[in-house]
Amino acid sequence: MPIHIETGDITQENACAIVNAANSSLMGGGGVDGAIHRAGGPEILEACKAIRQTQYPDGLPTGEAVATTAGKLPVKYVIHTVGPVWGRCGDRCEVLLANAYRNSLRTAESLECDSVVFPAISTGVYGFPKERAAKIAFETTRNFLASHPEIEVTFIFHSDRDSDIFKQAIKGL
Ligand code: AR6
Repeated sequence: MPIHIETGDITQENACAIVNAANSSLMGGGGVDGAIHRAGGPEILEACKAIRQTQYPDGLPTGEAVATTAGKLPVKYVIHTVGPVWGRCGDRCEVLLANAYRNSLRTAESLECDSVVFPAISTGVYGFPKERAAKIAFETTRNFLASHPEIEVTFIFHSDRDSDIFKQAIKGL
């Protein structure tokens, strides 16, 4: 199965698309969102502003995804998605996180991307427990790839520790 697990910086990845763990405003932020906007330059923010003015005036809803240019990054597209905020998603946390992965993959498919790199959506500032997030990320992706074997997916973690947590969590799935 074309699923890879790596440690590194998503802004250095070479692929068709990288996914951004954004917030509904699409106006940037900290964490991986901040790193992507810094490395990609102002073109990404300009594209996000255009999306806010047209497609999503009230912001991108949790679990949805939308693509923009990648600016100066070595990929073609940045796919922005919004993961759930742990503690504010009630009994819908798992569904919303799965939606974020699935809708990002659907967006990649619509762009005819054959490679996508994901960060660990919601597991930073948004506080989603890492083991639970790992299982959802992996199962949602595996289910999607069953009918889209042409797409290669990489999960990238900022530390070896997080990458190990992911590998442990998906063992036996
Ligand atoms: N490359 C790969 N992974 C990274 C990088 C990087 N350069 N930087 C951080 N991570 P977070 P969230 C990991 O907080 O929880 C932002 O302010 C990090 O270690 O970026 O979905 C947005 O604007 C963690 O495992 O995203 C939103 O407001 C993972 O990326 C909010 O944070 C996700 O952490 C979204 O929170």
